[in-house]
Amino acid sequence: MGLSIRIKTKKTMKTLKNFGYLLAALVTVWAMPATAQAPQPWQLNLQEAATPMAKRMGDFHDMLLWIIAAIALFVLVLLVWVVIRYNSKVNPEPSQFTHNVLIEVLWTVIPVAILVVIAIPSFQLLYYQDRIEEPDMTLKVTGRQWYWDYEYPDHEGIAFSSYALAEDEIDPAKNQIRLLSTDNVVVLPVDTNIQILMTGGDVIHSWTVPAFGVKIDAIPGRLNETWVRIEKPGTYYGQCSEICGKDHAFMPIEVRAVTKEEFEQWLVTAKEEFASIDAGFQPIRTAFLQE
Ligand SMILES: [Cu+2]
Repeated sequence: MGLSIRIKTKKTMKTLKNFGYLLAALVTVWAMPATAQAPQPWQLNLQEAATPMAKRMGDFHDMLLWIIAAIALFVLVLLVWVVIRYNSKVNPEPSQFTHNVLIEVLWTVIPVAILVVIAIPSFQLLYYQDRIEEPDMTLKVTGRQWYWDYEYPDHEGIAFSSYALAEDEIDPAKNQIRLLSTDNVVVLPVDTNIQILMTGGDVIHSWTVPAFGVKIDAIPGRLNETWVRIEKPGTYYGQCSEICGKDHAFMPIEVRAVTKEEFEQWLVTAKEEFASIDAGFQPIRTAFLQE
């Protein structure tokens, strides 16, 4: 009897221990530092915000979700009420009235009030993301068929092109991701107000990094502007979001946010590695522009 209890206890302990290991493993996975912000399989919701802009967008999104849910629920309740209370069996003789001033005023005024409640934070956010008064540095981005050109005008005009890595160049050991990793990574410092200037070299592209809350069109002949302030180091991925031709799906964006010290170190090597605008760098011309 005592032996069987002991065995049972042992078994229970073992199960508990295994469960503990499983729990610990799961917690480790969940608690993993967000070193890379990329889409995940079966992902729900937005990518984790890495800039104040993306945070505000997330909050606005949440607010809208509550409003939408309340409206949908209200309409559902009305529908169910009508179906139950006013079907032909329960209510064989329907009333014949066609106007009701009170209800008509209400169904006009309440939706307008809801739209005003949405419009105020929406416009605030729009102006917040528009531009930064005194940027610490500038990154210029040019969308091309089918890659991105990057320029650092404040840092001796470092300039380079960034192409998607081909499938056979992807090295999982370096955490490279198919269709998201690039040959030349955009390196930016954290805790810095970075102005981003955006244009298109051939057709319209769109520079989009979800974790930054940035999606801005790169339009030929036009200079668009936005800004980011990245709050923690890591790798952030994005893609062109404006259908721009046959290789639209193959011009990803890879941004590595590093500390200010690491950024200074990177500048030293980058100045040697990449051609400089000041030294007469000419971006590669596209077939469209050569014609
Ligand atoms: Cu594009």
